[in-house]
Amino acid sequence: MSRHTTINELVECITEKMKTERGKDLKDATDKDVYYVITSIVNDELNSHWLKTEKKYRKKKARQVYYLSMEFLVGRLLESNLLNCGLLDTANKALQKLGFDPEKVYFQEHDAGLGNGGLGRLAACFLDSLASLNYPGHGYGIRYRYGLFEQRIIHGNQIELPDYWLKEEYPWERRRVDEAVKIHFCGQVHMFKKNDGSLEFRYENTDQVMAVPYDIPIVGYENEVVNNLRLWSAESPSSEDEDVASQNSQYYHHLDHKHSIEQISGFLYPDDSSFEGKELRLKQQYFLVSASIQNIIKSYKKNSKKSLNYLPEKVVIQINDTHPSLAIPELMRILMDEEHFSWNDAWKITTNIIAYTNHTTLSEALETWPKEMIQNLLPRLYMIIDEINERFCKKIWMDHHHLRDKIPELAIIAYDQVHMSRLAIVGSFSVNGVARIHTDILIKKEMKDFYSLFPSKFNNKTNGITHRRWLLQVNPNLASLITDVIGPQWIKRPNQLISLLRYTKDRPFLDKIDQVKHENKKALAKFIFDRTGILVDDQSIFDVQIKRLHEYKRQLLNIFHVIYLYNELKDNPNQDITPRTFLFGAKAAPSYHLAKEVIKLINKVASIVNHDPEIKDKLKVVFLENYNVSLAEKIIPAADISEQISTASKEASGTGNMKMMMNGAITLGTLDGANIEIRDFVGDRNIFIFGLTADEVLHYYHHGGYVARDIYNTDDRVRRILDQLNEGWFGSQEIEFKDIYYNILYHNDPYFVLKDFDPYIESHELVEQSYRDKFTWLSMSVTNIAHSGKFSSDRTIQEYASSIWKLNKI
Ligand code: 26V
Repeated sequence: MSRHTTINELVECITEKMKTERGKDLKDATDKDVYYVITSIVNDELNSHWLKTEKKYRKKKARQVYYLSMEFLVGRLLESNLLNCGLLDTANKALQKLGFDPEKVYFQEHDAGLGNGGLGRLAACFLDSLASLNYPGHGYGIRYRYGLFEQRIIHGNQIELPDYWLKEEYPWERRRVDEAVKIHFCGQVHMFKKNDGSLEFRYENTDQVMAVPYDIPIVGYENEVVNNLRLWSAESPSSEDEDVASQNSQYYHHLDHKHSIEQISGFLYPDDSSFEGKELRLKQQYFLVSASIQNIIKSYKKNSKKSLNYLPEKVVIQINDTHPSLAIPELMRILMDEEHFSWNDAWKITTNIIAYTNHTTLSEALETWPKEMIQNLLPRLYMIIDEINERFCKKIWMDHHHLRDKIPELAIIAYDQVHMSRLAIVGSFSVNGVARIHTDILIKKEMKDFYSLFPSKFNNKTNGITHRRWLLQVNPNLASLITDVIGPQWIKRPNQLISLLRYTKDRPFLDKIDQVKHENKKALAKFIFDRTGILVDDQSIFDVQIKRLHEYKRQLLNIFHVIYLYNELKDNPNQDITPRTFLFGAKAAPSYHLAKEVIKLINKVASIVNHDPEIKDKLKVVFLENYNVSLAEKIIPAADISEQISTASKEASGTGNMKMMMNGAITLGTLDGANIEIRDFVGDRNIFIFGLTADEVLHYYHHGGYVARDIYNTDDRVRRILDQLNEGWFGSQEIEFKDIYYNILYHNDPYFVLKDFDPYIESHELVEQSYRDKFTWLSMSVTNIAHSGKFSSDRTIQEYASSIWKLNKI
C-alpha cells in the first residue's frame, strides 16, 4: 500500500486480510474487525519506512534530539496515520464502499490519554512536526497501564473511573525486550580510593527493576519518515526468580514485590492544584530518566567509534518541564561511575546536552522533593545533586557578591528540599518559556537572578499545534475550501495560509466558510443530542471553553456571565438576544475541591437554564463529560467563540487558543499567554480582549489595593449572583455553593473574577453585536485562519531545531 493505492486495491486488501488475519468474511466483520485490519495495513506500510528511517539516521550518523516527557497525549492514531501516509481519502472511500462508516471504525481505537493536558498534547504535536519536517527526533515516555482517569458526571458531580486503555490489544506498539535495561533504586553506595587516587563508587543491595520499551511509530506527513516514541514499562527483573521463589516460603513476598515494581508504570498522576511530593511519582521520574539515558548512550556507542567526549555532537536532550530533570545527575552518574570521566569532563558533557522547557510560573506547581526522599530512593544521585549544589553555591559566593544574600533562594538544596527547576537551570545549556509573555515573566521575575547569572541560556519558543491533525484531519471541509482558493501548498508550509487575507472581503468565499462552520455546528449539535439529550440551536453562537479545570483558568467567570444572562432574561423575558450555546469540557484533579465545585455549579446552571420554559432556545449550557483529544476534535471545528480568559500572567501559553483560531473561532480572552501573540497578528479588530493586564495583576499581588467585597457591595449584578450561590437558587435551599462564595469574599477573590466581571460582560456584548453582522464576523474568522499558520508546531519545531538543537533535516 502507498499513497498511490486505488480504492479498489484497498477494498481487495481489506477483504483478503479479513480472511487471513481475522478469520472472517467481510459480511460478518464488526467495526472492530475492520479497525484491526486497517491498522494492520497501515502497519505494513509503516514498518518498512520505520526501518529505512532508522538506517538512514545511522548511516548519516545524524545528530538526534530526544524529547523526554512524563506525558504524551497522542489521542487516536489511525486517522492521523492514514492522513500522514497519504491514505486517508482512499481509506474513507474504500470503507464506505464496503458499507462501513469510517468514523465508527476510527472510533474503535482507545483514545490514548497518557497526559494531563497542554504539556502532554504539546509533546505529541512536537513529535508529529519533527517527523513531518524530516528531523531525527524521538520521544521517551512511560507506558502507564492507566491513563488519565475517565470522567463521568453523576448528579452534576465529577466521578473518576480508571482508564484501562490496554484492555484490548493496542496495535501501534511493538514490545522490544531486546532493548530492555535495568534500573536500580535504594541500596547503599560504597566509595573506594583507587591506586591512581581517583574515587570509585559501588552500589550494593539495590532494588532492581527492568524497563522494557514499547515503541510507537511517529509518521511524518507524506515523506516516508517514521520516527520513534519509546514508552517504558516496569517489570520484575527475571522470571527465573519466580521459580526459585515458588519453591519456598518467599512466594507471596515475591509476588508482593513484583506487584510493587509494576506499580512504577501503573498510572499517570493527575495534575493537581498543587504539587505533592509522592514517592511513587519520584520513582516514575527516575525510571523514565535512567532507562532513556542508558538507551541513548547505548545507541551512541553502537553508532559511533568516538569517545563519549563527543556525545554532545550527536545528542541533545530536551526535558519537558522539570519532571525529567533527574536526567542531569543521572547522566553525570553514568559518565563518572560507569565511564570513568572526571567531574569536570562529565559536567561539560552533561551541560552541553540538556535543554529545559518551563511550562508554568504557578509557584504551587513547582517541584521540590524532600532531600531525605531522594537520599533514600536514589542515594548516589543525591550525592551528585549535593555536589552540583555545593559547587554552584560556592561559585555564587566567590564570583557574584551581590547575590550572596540570595543563596537560600538560588540553592538547589535549601531547607532540606531539592528544587528541581533550579537543578534544571544550572544543569542545562538552554532554558525556554513557551510564549513571549511567559518567557518575559521568567526573565524579569520568577528566574530573574538566574537570568543575571546565565543570560545566554534563556530564550522563548512560543508553542504551536500540528495543523495536520487540528485542521486538515478534524475539519476536512474547511481544509478543502482553503485549498480551493490558495492551492495545497499551505499543507506543507502553513505560513502560506496568510494568502487567505485576500479573501476576507470575498462574499462567495465567506458564504462557503459560513456553510462549513454551520455544517460543523450541526454535526456537533447532533453529537450533543445523542450524548446528553440536550437540543441546542445550531444557529446560536457556540461559545466554547474546553481545558482542564483550574481556578486560574476562570471557568467561574464564564459561568457567572451565564448566570447574569439568565437573570437578565428572567427579569425581561422579551429581551431580543442572539441565542447562545455555552459549551464546557473540563476535568478537575480528583483532590481539587474548588475545581469540582465549579463543575457542579456549571452542571447546576445547565439544568436550570436548559429546563426553564421561559428561556426557550435563547440560552443553552452544555457540559460535555470526559474531555479528551477525541472530544476536542469534535468541538473545535464548530466553535464560534474561543474562551481564553485566564487571570493575566497565569497561563504560560495555552494551545487550545491556537486550535480554535485555526478553525475560524474568534478569541475572547485576556492579555495572557499566546493570546497576546494572536492579537499581535490578527489585530485588535479581530479578537475580543478584556480585563486586567499581567502587570496590573502582579501589581495588585504585591501592593494590595483590590478588595473583592467592594465590588460585591457596589455591583448589583455581582451581588445577586453571589447571593444566589450562598442562599440557594430562588429560595431553594438545595442549591448551595458556599465554598465558592467564601473563596471570593473571604479569600479576596485570588483570581480576580469579580474585578474582571464588568469588562468581561462588556466584551460579550460586543461579541453579540458583532455576530449580528454576519459579513464582518466571517471576515474576522478568515483573518484568524489566515494568521494561524504562525501557530503551527512546524514553526515552533523549526525554531527549536535551529536555535537550541542545531539539528539538520535528513
Ligand atoms: C504538574 C504535575 C504535578 C503533579 C503530578 C502531575 C503533574 C503534571 C503536570 C504538571 C505541570 C503542568 C504544567 C503545564 O501543563 N503547563 C501547561 O503547558 C502548556 C504547554 O506548554 C501551556 O500551553 C499551558 O499554558 C501550561 O499551563
